[in-house]
Amino acid sequence: MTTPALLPLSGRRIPTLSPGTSSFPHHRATLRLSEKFILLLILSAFITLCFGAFFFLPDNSKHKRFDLGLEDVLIPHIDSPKEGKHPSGQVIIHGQGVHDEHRHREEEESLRDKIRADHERALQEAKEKLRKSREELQAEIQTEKNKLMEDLKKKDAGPKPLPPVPMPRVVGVSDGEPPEPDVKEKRDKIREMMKHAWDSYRQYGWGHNELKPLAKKGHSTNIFGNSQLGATIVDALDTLYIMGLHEEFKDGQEWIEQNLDFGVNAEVSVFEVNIRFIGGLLATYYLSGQEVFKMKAVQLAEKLLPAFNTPTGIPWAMVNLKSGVGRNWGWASAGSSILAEFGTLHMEFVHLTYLTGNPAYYQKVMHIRKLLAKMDRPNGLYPNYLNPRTGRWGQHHTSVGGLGDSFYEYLLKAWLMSDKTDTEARKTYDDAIEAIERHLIRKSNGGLTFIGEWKNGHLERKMGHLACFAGGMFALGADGSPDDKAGHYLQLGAEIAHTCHESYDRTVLKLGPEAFKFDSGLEAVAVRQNEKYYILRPEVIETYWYMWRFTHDPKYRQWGWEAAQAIDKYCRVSGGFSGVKDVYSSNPTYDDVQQSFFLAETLKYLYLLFSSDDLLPFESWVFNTEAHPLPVLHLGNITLPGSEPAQR
Ligand code: DMJ
Repeated sequence: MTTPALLPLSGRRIPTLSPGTSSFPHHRATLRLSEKFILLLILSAFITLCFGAFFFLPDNSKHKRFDLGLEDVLIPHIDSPKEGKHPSGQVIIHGQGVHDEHRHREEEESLRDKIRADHERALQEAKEKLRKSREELQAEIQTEKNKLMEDLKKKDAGPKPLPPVPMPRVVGVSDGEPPEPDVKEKRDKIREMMKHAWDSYRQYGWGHNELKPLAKKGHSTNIFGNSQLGATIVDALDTLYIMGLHEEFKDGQEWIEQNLDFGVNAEVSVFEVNIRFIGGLLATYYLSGQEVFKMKAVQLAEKLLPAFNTPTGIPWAMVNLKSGVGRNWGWASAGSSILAEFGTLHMEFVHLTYLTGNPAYYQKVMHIRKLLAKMDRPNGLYPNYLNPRTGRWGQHHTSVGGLGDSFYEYLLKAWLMSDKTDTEARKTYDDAIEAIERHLIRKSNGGLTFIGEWKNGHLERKMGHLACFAGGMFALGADGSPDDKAGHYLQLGAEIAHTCHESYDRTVLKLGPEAFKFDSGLEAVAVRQNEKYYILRPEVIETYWYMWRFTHDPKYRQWGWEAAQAIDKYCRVSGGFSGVKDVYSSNPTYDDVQQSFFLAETLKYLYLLFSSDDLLPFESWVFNTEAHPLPVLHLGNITLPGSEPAQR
């Protein structure tokens, strides 16, 4: 038997027709005025009928009504020691003599009075409703609608105030002026290049994701979906901060405060948005201490979380920021997610958990790590493709360049960022690099060390510009490598830096091609036309900078300066900087794109190369794969929400 249901309508409590309409309150705001009228009319008719019937029936029939079991619908139970309950739910009143009979009548009478009073009140309320004008009722409905909208807005208003957490050590966030005047001059030149890139974007592409420096208008690519999220502003801010370009920084901050909204219907790359936006915002927050950057990073991170709703927890490559629907790139092998994409989230996500106290971010990336650890690896190598539905590898293609690169980088950096406590990450990195050395790294006939690509058991003797970052990675990972192989890895880093420098030096423009071969007598040169472009990429300069920090060999500054001059000479146009389509042509054509990573990475690494080492020292900072510096978290003293104690 169900108890009488009393459901709210317009803030009042009146009996419903059916106790089975428990979902009614959720729909009430959507009831139209006419429906509400009809409901009220039926309701009042029903109450009048019950009320009349109750009084017009003879007295003994009223007693019978109790025995019919209808009391559960009409009268609330009053349990007393004198009453028992039949399994059917009926109240059974035991004969207890005249005294009991009398008392029972009194109770019955008082119940009847109560019912009468309740019904009269309900009737009165219903009549009042009907007396109200259409306008009054409309106003009432509107008030309810507004309240509902308010509640929804509050729900959607983004994260609540974040818990205070100890600020990690943020040292060396500015200055870094080199003592040598000629180095300072070079550094000033890089700063001027940054200003030209920024001012051009400010003038012609403001608010767009990127800039077309020849057409002098905004530009975007599919990694940002159909959005205008000011990618260049977010990506460039920390570089502006480090270079002391305060006015420009303030301008960017204002744009972010007033315009950066992630509730847009755009399908974006989870990886790109993570490394450029979340990484950029977090780094800028730590450098400047301005809360707005942290809040924006957290708002955006929440929008990325639905991408992890796959059968395996391996995220989709893309997610719609509004709907949360995810999918993978059409070109990826067998509907797979990409190793370098789902494997390049750790640094930012650990910081998100640290700053918000929300374990979800940390758990998502640790889940990926655990899943990978359980999988068989062909020849100890990680294929670039993994299907998020089946949890099986796609094509057996392994590379340290595109599709694989930053997965390895983030293993090493997870360890460094945890103040070297995340030894699981370090071990995974060491094992992966060991397999890469065995199968992918070779010396050319001319003595150049290169990193090839492994495709279904076959080594392709081709190295991408993207793989040139690995020189810096090997040097960064040298300290702490197993079997005291620090010297070996520093040497390997130097060899990769040398090879990549050769790939620049063997071109007409002194800028490196997208990919170069070590085959059929060819050494470090591009063969196919579609591999001859340079799109302002940072990886070679990145490696020069790491090698400079670890060795202080002046050749790295020399090589960096050569690259900076070539960029300024061949890529600079009046509307900013553009990529070039053929580095082997003395008369190159432009691709007309100023990539956001040019400001985030290329110019930042150049600036750091000509700064002293106390600007963003490695003891306190780890750079994400988009060159956004994140502070080392001393996790030995902190337990991240959601982390197991066995993390160390
Ligand atoms: C950057 O967005 C990042 O460095 C990423 O890891 C791969 N490469 C591009 C720039 O070349």
